Amino acid sequence: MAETFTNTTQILQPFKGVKKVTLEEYFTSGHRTCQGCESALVMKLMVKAAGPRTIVLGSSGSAALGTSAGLKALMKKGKMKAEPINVIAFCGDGGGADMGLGAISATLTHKEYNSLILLYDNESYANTDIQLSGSTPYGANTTFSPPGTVKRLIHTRWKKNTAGMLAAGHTECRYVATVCASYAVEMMNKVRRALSIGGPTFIHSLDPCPKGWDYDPMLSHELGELAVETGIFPLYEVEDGVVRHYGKTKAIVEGRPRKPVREYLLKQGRFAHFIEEDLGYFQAKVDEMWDKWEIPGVIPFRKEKPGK
Ligand SMILES: Cc1ncc(C[n+]2csc(CCOP(=O)(O)OP(=O)(O)O)c2C)c(N)n1
Ligand code: SF4
Ligand SMILES: [Mg+2]
Repeated sequence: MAETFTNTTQILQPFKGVKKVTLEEYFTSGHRTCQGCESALVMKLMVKAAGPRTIVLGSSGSAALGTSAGLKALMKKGKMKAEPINVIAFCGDGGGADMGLGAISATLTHKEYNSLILLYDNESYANTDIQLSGSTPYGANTTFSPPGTVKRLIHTRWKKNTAGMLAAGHTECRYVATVCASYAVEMMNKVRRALSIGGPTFIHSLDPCPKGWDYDPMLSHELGELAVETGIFPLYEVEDGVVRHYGKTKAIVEGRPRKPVREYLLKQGRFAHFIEEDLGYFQAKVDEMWDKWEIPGVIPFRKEKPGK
């Protein structure tokens, strides 16, 4: 009987275009996020993509794994109707890519439990007043890294490559992807794929945040697009070890020029203190991701040249 429950998932076919997206909304009015908050949009699209019979947890790996294991045990014992229920843990960059990274890593090794961890990355600990996280971009102004006259840049660490790291390090995790809500249908279809494929899965979403990034809320959608078009945030998925680039990222891989990073950075108050030298450094680091990485925008290793 146990076999009945082994990695049975809901099979969620991709939405074939925006007109085919279901009309039901599960994220209803009354939330208290800022105007233009992309993380609220990500939550709305995520639950729409998942549909009914879904549990969403506001935490990371341990909650996903525990819930999935609990459901499986209850169904096996006949204490719950046996049916595939989507389990999604929704966590921030502070909670997921910093504090809860170990628990996410553990979850991604438990292939017998189905869950999706969706990390919404607004590039700061926003709830506790825009504090610097390991996902905050180089040089950004946060409450922990205010630019000064003596020292212009307080934060000089490069952002973690979270999705690439998790994909490379968890060989039995069948699906890791990056998304941005500016590309909503693609985003929902990646959520649907992650939930359908079975086992633990991971999606990293880049979410423009008007308050923390300091820009007019009307620019949220455009900033998401620019993050992709400049090559700063590549859109891809890794399914069973095969990397597939998406949309404008795919075009970049195929030779389309990237937009200069300054077009993205200078629209945000958190980079208002940048001088040409800082923009040049940022551009060079992004160029490196595309020109030198073993898999552009995904995996940074380089093979040693023969004879060295
Ligand atoms: C272990 C732990 N340390 C500190 C906190 C306090 N805390 C609550 S929300 C938060 C910010 C989390 O940032 P992130 O996960 O990026 O989510 P965001 O606030 O940006 O939505 C912090 C530090 C906590 N809840 N747990
Ligand atoms: S601070 Fe940023 S992430 Fe938080 S609600 Fe406001 S816009 Fe959204
Ligand atoms: Mg955050």
